[in-house]
Amino acid sequence: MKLSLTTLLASALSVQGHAIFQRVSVNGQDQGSLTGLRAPTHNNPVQNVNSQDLVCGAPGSRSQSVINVNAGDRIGAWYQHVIGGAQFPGDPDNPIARSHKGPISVYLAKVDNAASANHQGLQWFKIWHDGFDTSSRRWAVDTMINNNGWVYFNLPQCIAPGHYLMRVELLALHSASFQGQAQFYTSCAQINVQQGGSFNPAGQTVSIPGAYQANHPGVQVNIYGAMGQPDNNGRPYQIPGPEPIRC
Ligand SMILES: [Cu+2]
Repeated sequence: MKLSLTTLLASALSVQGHAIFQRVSVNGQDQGSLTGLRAPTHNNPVQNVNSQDLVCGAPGSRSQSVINVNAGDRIGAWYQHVIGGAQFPGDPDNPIARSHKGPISVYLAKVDNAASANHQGLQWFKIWHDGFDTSSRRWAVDTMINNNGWVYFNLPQCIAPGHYLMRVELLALHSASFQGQAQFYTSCAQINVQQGGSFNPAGQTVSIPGAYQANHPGVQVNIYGAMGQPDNNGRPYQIPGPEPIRC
């Protein structure tokens, strides 16, 4: 059976299985719904790589809190279909529609006060990403779905103490063969790093927007194989943006 790309796109688009990053955990401790977060109130993606909404999502809720973390902590970022979780009991598109394959990336930007800082015009460095594993043919989003919406990563040991915005980005590629159809789902967490190292990100930062081009091979890409399966035809996938820092 050979599914046409048009059929795949039509089914993907009808699902509306979008998602919102809305909760942080620190070493397994859930910080609470929207606590310490700047998050959109709706789950529509950002598709324009030059939009200011690419930073922390469309303007929505903004917490007064800053989350205390230590360098080296295991951080969780929780994606769900709508704010609060599932849209209805048994929601098949929670935490996100299974069609939404793609990478997940985490960036930090140094700020003076994470609760009050403007998130526009900052310099961002990447601390973690997960893309596509050619041997298992799994995407980062598959791992997130298997973890009930949680994305786990470690805050590098070398991060210097102080306030940061932590931007988590899920990139859904199910319609991305057409330019401008890749879907970015981002929110930002307001964090205060304690017991850190002395990492200086100079020379490894990017602007957001600015870091991504609409025609980057990780942004405009057909992820479907010959049989219509979303396996990138077994090829390596190039995650957009810089490499994560190394401590
Ligand atoms: Cu979607």
